[in-house]
Amino acid sequence: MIHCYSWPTPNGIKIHTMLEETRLDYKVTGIDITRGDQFKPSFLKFSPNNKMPAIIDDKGPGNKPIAVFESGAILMYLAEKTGKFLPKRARDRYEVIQWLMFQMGGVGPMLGQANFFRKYCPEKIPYAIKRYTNEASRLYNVLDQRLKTHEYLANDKYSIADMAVWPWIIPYFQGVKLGDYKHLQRWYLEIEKRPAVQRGLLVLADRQAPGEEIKMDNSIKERLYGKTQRDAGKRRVAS
Ligand SMILES: N[C@@H](CCC(=O)N[C@@H](CS)C(=O)NCC(=O)O)C(=O)O
Repeated sequence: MIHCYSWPTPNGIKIHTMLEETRLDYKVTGIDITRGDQFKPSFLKFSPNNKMPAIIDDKGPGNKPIAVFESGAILMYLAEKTGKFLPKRARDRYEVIQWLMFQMGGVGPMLGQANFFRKYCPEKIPYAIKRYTNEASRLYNVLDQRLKTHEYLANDKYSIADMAVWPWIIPYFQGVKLGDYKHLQRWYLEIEKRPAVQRGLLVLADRQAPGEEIKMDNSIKERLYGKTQRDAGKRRVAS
């Protein structure tokens, strides 16, 4: 059994999709980041960066439990466990890994900032809005160019790289129009039809719908962006 600690944000949806694609036996525990579940000592024990998603697999390597945090690492772990969506041949494998890292280091953090400065930042800072909207547009173009000549991001086969990028293209508040990137839009709509993607989108959706605006009050802002967040790094649990 895989225990998945998550919330239906793009980083959570990646893992819900993979769990559905691989048909692994799993159980989800909601980590409501607006309520502060990510700071609970029981969660920090295996997710020390106070972020979801994280998993615990009862049957990890050597048939012993293993905990994994960071969505890219979780996708690689589940791909290796099941032998699916990450090829074995080194050349093909690194093709997937490079696009996965591009998501982890670029698409996620930059679109996250675009969403923040455009929607959630209590001050309107024009330079930050411009900077991250430009970056969102640049990244959409990189993806669009790639998908002009390739069916999927790596090896022309659906892989964990596509699973990682796809939920970030769900229209949130990135400030770009998907219709302006026709190859990316073709890829997005095609993946959206996958039954496992549809099932993945339903995970915890009764608590927050994918793409929905988080209704921020001051206490949520404080937890996510204020002192609680700043000091969370100090709140570690002795191992
Ligand atoms: N690099 C991490 C990022 C995870 C992340 O940023 N999670 C956010 C929600 S999408 C979170 O848990 N935020 C809670 C907080 O910042 O306190 C991953 O890909 O797993």
